Amino acid sequence: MSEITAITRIARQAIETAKDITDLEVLRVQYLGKKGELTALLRGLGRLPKEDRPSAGAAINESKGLIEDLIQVRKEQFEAAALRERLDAEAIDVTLRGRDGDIGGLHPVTIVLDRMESFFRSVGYDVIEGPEIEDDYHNFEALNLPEHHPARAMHDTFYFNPNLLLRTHTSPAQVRTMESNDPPIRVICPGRCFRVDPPDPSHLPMFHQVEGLVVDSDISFADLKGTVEEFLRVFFENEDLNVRFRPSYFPFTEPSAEVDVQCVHCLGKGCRVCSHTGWLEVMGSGMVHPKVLEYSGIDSEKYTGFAFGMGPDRLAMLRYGVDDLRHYLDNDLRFLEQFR
Ligand code: 2U9
Repeated sequence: MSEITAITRIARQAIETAKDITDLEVLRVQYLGKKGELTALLRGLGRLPKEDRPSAGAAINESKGLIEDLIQVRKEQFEAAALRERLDAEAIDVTLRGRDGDIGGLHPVTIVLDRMESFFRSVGYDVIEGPEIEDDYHNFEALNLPEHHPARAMHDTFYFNPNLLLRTHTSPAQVRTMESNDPPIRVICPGRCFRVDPPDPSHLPMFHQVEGLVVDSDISFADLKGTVEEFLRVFFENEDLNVRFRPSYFPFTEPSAEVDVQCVHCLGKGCRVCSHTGWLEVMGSGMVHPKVLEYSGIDSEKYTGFAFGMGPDRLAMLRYGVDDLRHYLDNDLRFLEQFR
């Protein structure tokens, strides 16, 4: 009996001073395992006098139960401590501010398209997008671009078949508008256009255009000049901006004029951007050719109109100092986040 008491006392001390769960497992095996000290005593019961065996066995089992409980309690203490440690380490302060989600931004060309559209909407134009897949008639013939005109060449136009193509400008949208509406007509047609061009800093096979068309009973070149001049002064945010109309030629307008603005970088002194001319070409324009009106069923004796076309990709380059059109399509966040 004294041996059992001694073992129990030593075991209790060892359990109380165990430093972790591994130590406890060693102690459990040492006292309670197959070759444990208490198990050995149980096996040794046979050596005791018969009358002492029941009380000795009970004492050994009591000691086993006590040691098991001590180990279990100590184990739960370690587990509780480990849980507490983990909870402290992984604690999340739920009162902290959330991480701000990154905000997106508009693409520079989208910003320019929106500015153009809002100007023309503000002076009573409708915005018509039109289909990107067009037929030969609406993209060429109805614009006075006859069968063998160079613009119709395969090396410039993406054809699906001899009659179906990717539009090379947004003009067909204006043709369709004239076909289905009586004057007065005031529309701008923004959208994507496609030309066979290997990508380089100033050309992309897909680019944007915004074309405008006004048809009414008494439209003059002065109306064209006034409209274009006002648009450009608002777009470039400079009410003193110098605008110049330079005689030119387009098959769908007569007379035609290229439109230049005083260089937005050097204000006319001459610099690299304007190739030292002091002027930047920003759009084309002209009075709608009478044949183009007639193609779309509009009486050119009764109605006249003006039209213009500009490239928002190029205007965005001017406005934001972009030096290579391909940046627009690279989806490089370092480029795009400048416009957030
Ligand atoms: C109809 C009648 C006339 C649209 C016009 C231009 C001049 C022009 C270029 C500017 C930059 C194309 O993207 S760009 O390279 N456009 O210079 N466009 S007049 O004239 C029309 C359009 C439709 C029915």
